[in-house]
Amino acid sequence: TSITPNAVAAVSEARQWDRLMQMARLGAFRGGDGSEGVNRACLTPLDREARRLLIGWGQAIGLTPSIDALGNLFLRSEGTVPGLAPVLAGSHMDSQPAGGRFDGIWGVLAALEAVQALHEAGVSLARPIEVVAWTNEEGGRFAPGCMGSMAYAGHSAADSWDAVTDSHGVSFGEALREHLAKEADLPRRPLGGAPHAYVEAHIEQGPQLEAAGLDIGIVTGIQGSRWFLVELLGASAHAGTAPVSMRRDAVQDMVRAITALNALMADPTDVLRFTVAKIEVEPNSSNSVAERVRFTIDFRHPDAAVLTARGDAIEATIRGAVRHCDVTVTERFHALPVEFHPAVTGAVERAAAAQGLKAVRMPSGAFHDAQFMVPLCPSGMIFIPSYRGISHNPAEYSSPEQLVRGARVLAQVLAELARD
Ligand code: HGY
Ligand code: MN
Ligand code: MN
Ligand code: MN
Repeated sequence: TSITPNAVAAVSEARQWDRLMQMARLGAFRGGDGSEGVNRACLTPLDREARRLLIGWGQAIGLTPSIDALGNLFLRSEGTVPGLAPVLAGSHMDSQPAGGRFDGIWGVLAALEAVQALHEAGVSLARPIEVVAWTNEEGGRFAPGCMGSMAYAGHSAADSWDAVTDSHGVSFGEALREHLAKEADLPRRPLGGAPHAYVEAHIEQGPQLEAAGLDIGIVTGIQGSRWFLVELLGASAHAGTAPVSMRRDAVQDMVRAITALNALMADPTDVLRFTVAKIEVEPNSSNSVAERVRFTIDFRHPDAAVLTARGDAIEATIRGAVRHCDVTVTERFHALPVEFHPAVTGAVERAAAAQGLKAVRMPSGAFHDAQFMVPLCPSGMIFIPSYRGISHNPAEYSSPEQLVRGARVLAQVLAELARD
């Protein structure tokens, strides 16, 4: 059955926008410029409140909730043919500490909206569809990101991150155990699965679609990402008495290391992404020389060869630049570039064309849970425009019209992938 036009029309702009705004109140805060952002870290009471809101909306249309050992949340709509592998559609509900109202959460709500519209239009599909919300995609509270999808896909062991702590010293393992205890009323399912396909709707988080006046991004793939944690251990000293020549100053060595890394990561074509953005200094006092510094590295590139060559040179570059401190470099995340499957990119292209939307094929600069679904099943993504390409920032914005166009394309893609 090709999706009937009334199924596309049943995708409601108002209902989706209203749900997004209800979610935006969970962790709402105002950015410096007055914009309305969200700070909803994974496995917090706010995250649980948002999940309960989603579960309520899902159960109201007959979806059955379940969670796995990483807290990944699934809302299942049954198909007409028993025993067929499901089509998964979703994204993440956790946000950056200074995040926007659309990153991640829209993809989850678009999947719910699409399933609800298919139900309302009476479109019966052979395969089940499962709306999924992955645990800890952002990696803000606990690094790295994509823990839920990496564990589900078998990319990493489920207990890989138990010892990782947040800024309050709470470990991921503790936070997860507490979360699962509070969600004990929900049916538990084994970790992992063999879906028929996976589709993730997500805001572009870049300027391309808006600049070109386009409605839909047919995402072709995702670039590679590597995250490192660097720890420099020197010695604290009195800022007034300790001669500079005798210091083991961790901040000065960090500056040397970053300067050397900037040279390693130089790229006149501006394709390479190199970011140092989380820095912890101890004792963090203006008149005590820094004893210890921890800083993060986020390095990305679409070419696996460059990702390997430059990424593998990071540790030696740091060790060569540092003068006085002991150096520890730990790799925390390593996602290779992926290409999405033509069964999904084709379905996105067909749906956008059928709905008269202007679409373009484009890669994703941001990583997504979809990256880890690629080895499991045909996977792909749908982008919609982001206001001036802003994201990971409270000023992140997409309009109700842009959001509903994305959800309508998703509904048609799901109908095509789940029909047999
Ligand atoms: O960092 C990323 O690419 C994702 O948006 N969390
Ligand atoms: Mn996201
Ligand atoms: Mn994000
Ligand atoms: Mn994502």
